[in-house]
Amino acid sequence: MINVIGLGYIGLPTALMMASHGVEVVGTDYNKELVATLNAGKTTFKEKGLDELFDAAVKAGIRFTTEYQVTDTYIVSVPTPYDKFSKKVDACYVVAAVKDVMKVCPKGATVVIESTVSPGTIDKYVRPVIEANGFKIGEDLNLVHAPERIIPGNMVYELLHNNRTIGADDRAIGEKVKEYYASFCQGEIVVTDIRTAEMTKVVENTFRAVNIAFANELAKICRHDNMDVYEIIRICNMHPRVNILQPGPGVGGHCISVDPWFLVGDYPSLAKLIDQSMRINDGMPDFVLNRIYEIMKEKGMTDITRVGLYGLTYKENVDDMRESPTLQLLESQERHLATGLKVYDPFIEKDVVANQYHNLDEFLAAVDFVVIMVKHNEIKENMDKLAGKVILDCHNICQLPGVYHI
Ligand code: SAJ
Repeated sequence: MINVIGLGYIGLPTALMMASHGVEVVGTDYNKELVATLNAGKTTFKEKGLDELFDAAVKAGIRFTTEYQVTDTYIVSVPTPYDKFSKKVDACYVVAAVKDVMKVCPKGATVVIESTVSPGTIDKYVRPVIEANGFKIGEDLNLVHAPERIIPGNMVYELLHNNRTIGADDRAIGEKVKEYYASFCQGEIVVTDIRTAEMTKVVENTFRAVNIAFANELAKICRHDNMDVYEIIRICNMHPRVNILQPGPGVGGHCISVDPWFLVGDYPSLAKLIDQSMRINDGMPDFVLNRIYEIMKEKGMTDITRVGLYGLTYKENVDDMRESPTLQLLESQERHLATGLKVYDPFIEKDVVANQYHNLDEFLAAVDFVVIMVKHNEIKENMDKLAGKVILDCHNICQLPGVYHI
């Protein structure tokens, strides 16, 4: 039996996937409300294919509880936030989960850490805690790091098809854990050591962050001299060895906007390019805010309450707002002691910010200037409704005449 600890964005789909592929799974989370929701037969976030997967896992017998189980294998997928000042990973949730596992696990159990951690975290924070509790690693408890790799918005497909990395102290233990993942994963599963697995995960997201930063910097250069960055990227990408990503209003989510900071935090005198890239990406919401003021000035607009931000999530067609560029932009606006921007997102039903609308038509009726922060399908399908508005399109999806870009 596998006890999955932490039933969030990664733990839940992983637990469901294993359960629906014949593995006996119990999901544990300390959040009673979350466990009650799952036990009431409801999923806790929206994701393509998740409800169907949930039904299959429930039929297969998955259970959800707040209690840690006595079993031989644990998968820990709890959050790993970063410290905003030191930029280093905060492993407190991982450490707490491992401590709780030690209270119940039998001798020889395997603890798989799925949470993303910076290279060296397991050596620095996890091993000492295990040893301090009188456990001998490799005898009383085996350690494995199997970082997740799935992208919100396409999680179910990517869980099934992505290649995976498993890092283990002991190859035989790594191979055993590989079998659990191979119950559902059709991709290649590489077994390596723990530090390599830690590093690969962070490097993958850093690669993407640096490449997005390059596109964002190009957008700024092109804006400065009035060149069309999209046309330039399109033409450059026709070269066989060039593949530039797209500029945008900022980088959100809990991965690309966070993980690269771990390297900056741990190697401040070496990770210069990464540091600059993260600053460029983090500066984009402010850049958009400046564009809003510039365009208002050009149009003779003075009333910020007639300006609306379309989209609150960190990217299109998901309901995840973690580190979202829109939230960053609103915070930045508050720092300038200004408020009043209207906001709407079809995926966010709860009121999370001031001046938030829950209906596209009502939102559009309340504003003269729309800033497309997120390219949800909804806005792509309703572009004609923006006719006559001032539009700042941060994703180059609008074909209406007179559209502004970042
Ligand atoms: N973005 C741009 N321009 C682009 C592409 C993305 O501005 O050309 C922005 C998006 O709008 C979003 C952010 O970047 O705000 C990140 O979005 P994403 O879709 O690129 O990635 P995530 O954060 O949803 O998921 C990533 C994935 N990592 C990689 O692609 C290397 C996923 O595979 C990881 O599992 C996930 O991080 C994670 O958990 O680490």
